[in-house]
Amino acid sequence: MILDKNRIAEFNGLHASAHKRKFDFLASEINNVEDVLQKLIDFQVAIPSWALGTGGTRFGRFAGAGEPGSLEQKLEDVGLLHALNQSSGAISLHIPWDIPENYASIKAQAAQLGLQFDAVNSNTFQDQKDQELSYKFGSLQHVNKAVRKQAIEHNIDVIKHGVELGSKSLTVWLSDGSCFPGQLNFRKAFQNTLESLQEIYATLPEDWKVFVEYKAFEPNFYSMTVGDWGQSLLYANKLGPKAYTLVDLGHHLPNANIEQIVSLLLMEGKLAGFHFNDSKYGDDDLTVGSIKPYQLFLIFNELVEGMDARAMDHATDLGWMIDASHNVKDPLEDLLQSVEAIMLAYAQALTVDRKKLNAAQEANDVVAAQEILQNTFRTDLRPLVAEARLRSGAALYPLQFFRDQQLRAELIKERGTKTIATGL
Ligand SMILES: [Mn+2]
Repeated sequence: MILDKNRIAEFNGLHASAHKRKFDFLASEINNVEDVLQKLIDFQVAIPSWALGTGGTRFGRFAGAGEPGSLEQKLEDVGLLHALNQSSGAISLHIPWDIPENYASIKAQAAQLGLQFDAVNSNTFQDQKDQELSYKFGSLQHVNKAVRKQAIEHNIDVIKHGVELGSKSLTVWLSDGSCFPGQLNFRKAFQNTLESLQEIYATLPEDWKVFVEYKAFEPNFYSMTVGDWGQSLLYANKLGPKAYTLVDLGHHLPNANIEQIVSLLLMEGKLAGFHFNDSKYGDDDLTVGSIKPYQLFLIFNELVEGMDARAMDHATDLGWMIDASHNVKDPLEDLLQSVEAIMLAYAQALTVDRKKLNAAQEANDVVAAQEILQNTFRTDLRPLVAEARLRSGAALYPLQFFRDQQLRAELIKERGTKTIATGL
């Protein structure tokens, strides 16, 4: 479905005067409002191809209707999200689920929808049909060199697909690890993984990056071979300047201080990939900002502070992506909510009074420091985010538009009720 721009203009017209009243009041309270608006307009969050269908758990999956059944339809869905919010201008593909049959036509479709190709993702956490050797006991860490070689070649293959599409980075997330004490020699597993990553790294094009994503637990429940940011940073440092750590919000043990992790990785120049989601217990894949919006703000606060300290471009120097799965929601509605939460937390971080915060820190004024952050967090910046959308031609209220205009019903009419999207 290609959305007619007139529908958005008409919808915005209905809400324009009420919006203007709220925005004008807010704008009078913010010093650098034009600068903040431009940063919000520039900021883009990639949508992963596997988040467009209804996810499941190991207990079951309750499929939705009108889900994308092909790579072309996945691009259409991200194009639709982008038309609604103008903040979702990239798609992240997963190989082998999304191997294009024709690169030129997929690239042309993406260009027409205003989409870029974000990081490409390899998959050695499950066995594919016709695969010679199994990843049951790991891939890049495997005790058998032939299994490692197969996994290395898969990753090199993923880079080749990415090059064809104009992607510039590879994300490696490994499920490698062990489920029971004694199963693995930790040091050998690390060294095998490092050597395998080195072979993949050697084939990276000059202008590419590789992101090493860590995860504390699951599917392995005793040890993970890339289990935390320390291990990821070890690999990234040993690999070289094109290797970076990727932080996925759901991949930490409960109550981890993610904002501190982000700050230190930025200080070391080794943070380049970021996956948004939210969780109550672990890797729950919940909607961004649905459980811990204050933590999301604190993380963004460190991201903005750390990027500014290194004069980084907020929009392009890090790879921003949503990584979530939806069991009970319409995936597109969930993604609209997620992008909204991200933009809001980013807007909040941009409006923190850093001079005052620095002064409070230097004076050990703990109360003032807390007040500065909480005052910002408690200021309703939704009209600011809406204004950025209005100026970029998006819908003032994307989720309301999606519902009012019954876009899912249109998709079901086009695609039917029985399509099933590949993904998690
Ligand atoms: Mn992730």
